[in-house]
Amino acid sequence: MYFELTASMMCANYAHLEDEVKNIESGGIDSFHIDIMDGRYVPNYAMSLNDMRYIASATKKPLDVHLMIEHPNSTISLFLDNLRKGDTIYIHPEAEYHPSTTLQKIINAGMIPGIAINPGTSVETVMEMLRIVKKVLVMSVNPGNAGQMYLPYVGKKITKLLAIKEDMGFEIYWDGACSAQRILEYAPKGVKGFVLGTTLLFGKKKPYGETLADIRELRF
Ligand code: S6P
Ligand code: MG
Repeated sequence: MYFELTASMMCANYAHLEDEVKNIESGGIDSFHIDIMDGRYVPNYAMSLNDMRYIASATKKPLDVHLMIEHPNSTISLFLDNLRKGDTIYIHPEAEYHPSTTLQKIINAGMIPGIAINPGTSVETVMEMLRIVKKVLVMSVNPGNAGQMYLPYVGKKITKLLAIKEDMGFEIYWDGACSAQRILEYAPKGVKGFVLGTTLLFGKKKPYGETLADIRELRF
């Protein structure tokens, strides 16, 4: 069964960022997940524009940019100008007065539009946007930090999204505390991709290539 794996680069070792990117890429990752934060929408900073630019220059793999910033509409062009066609940008709908305007800018620039849904946000409140995005990033932890505990009530929301994804034309991606158990349960149900952070990929003794190969070989 094919599912996409993306590496959460806020969890990388910045003392060796070039090696991290090369080793993760040669280890078989599908894309690089870039967590951009502004210290306002979420209580953390994690990555910023320069980190994203550097990683974009160091790999040919697509970037998966997760904007956890207030009013992304006012700075979205900074990201669009530094990405390639086919890269993804997720916004948090709650962070913008007119999120569909921002999504339209992403579409017009040739990038893939996505929304990220917080654990406390219901599917109903983002229903109209589900018609215009291609990807929905379901947060199974509250946004802002890596290494948090999985919030099990998010499972019900995934079930709702799985039931409507084909009709509305989007794919579902998982972000937060992603374990092998979670992939085993949700990939067969139709979740298309998983963000790998400290739970499964980073800070382990194993080379990235081995970890990624083990994940690809999970028996369903
Ligand atoms: C959280 C962020 C995520 C995390 C990732 C960490 O705000 O959006 O992308 O970096 O989920 O994974 P883990 O396995 O450490 O929870
Ligand atoms: Mg993220």
